[in-house]
Amino acid sequence: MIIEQAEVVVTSPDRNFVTLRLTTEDGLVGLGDATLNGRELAVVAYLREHVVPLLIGRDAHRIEDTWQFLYRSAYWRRGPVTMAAIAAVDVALWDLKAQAAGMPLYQLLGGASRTGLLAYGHASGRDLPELFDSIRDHLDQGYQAIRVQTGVPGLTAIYGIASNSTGVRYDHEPAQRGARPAEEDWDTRAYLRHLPAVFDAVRNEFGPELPLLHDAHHRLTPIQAARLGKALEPYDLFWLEDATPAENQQALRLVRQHTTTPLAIGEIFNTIWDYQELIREQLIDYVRSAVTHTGGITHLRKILDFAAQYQIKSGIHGPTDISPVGMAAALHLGLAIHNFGIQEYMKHGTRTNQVFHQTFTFTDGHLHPGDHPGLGVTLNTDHAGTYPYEQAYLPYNRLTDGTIHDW
Ligand code: GCO
Ligand code: MG
Repeated sequence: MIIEQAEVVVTSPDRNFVTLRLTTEDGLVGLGDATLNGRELAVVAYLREHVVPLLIGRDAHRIEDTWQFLYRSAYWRRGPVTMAAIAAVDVALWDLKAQAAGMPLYQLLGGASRTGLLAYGHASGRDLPELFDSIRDHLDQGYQAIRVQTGVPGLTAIYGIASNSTGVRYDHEPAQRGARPAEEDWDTRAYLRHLPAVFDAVRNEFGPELPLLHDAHHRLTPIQAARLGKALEPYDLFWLEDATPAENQQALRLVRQHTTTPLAIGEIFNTIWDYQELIREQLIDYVRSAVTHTGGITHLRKILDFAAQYQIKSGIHGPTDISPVGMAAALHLGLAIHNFGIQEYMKHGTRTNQVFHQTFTFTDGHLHPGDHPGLGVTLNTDHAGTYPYEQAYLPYNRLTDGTIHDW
């Protein structure tokens, strides 16, 4: 199974996506997602200039060897650009191997460990009525677990809610097209005062059963995160995500000492080394890495197997900036591992679904990757070509005194 062709396809149907497309001598086509939100073209250059020439003529069956070759021969290890590029190659090779075997990828990974993957959607609202509407809408769509993000009085534009510069709501996409990133505002004290009351109202309205999640998006100091975790304990969260910025693994020790609210982290991590202390010291409950940003199935599987020894589960990243190819990879992996926790699932837009034909299903709040050989995703290159790259950035944050803050 020799790789004859490797193309990097950039397309922007509802947002920018970067896809690696490998073709073998016997005509199989494998896909890998290399989308790094707001920095897409850096990965495109990394792949086109440095990786694609190394792939031509290689045996597509040698997945582990290719992974180690790309990781170690670059000398410069880790980092989101490198690891997204390696992930794209890795996922495309798994797609090819499974197609060659005539099996859905999850079969090669050990077979199904469950019948479907519990998924959570993103409900949000600037105020309670808007938030309740959004939760009801998600329940109507079949979701059985819901992430709750809320506006904070006094703040005009914050993560997960929606007001961008034109005041239009977004549920699906924080990255905005244009030549400059949008500015959002932040006040941690106002947020900490407001959030517990919102969860109190949500529990009163929707009852004790519904799994609820929340993303603090890296904004808190360890002691603030500890306080928030404690304040949210009565509302029985499924998890509190990214309570502190991810670089300092020690920060989670302090948070953990103070609260029993389950902690999830890792969407911006890219290797097992970022998790070493967190997993070994059982400072977290869920691994948030994306297949796309963590070196692919080969590497994320190693992280999740390590996590399994400590009863830590998966919560694979699945916002809209993970392409349908990256989502499919997450679904096959999630179906196969024993320590699956939950899968994030925001729906892609219609244009994206026309570019990427997918075979997964979403029934009664549960995802299944389908039983087509490989990943089960095909790329319509004609359609893709009609949506050229458009510059887009993620927003950034300023505090009320003008200081730049974590977004
Ligand atoms: C999540 C994430 C996303 C990120 C986005 C950045 O939990 O889904 O926090 O909303 O902000 O993926 O590219
Ligand atoms: Mg997040």
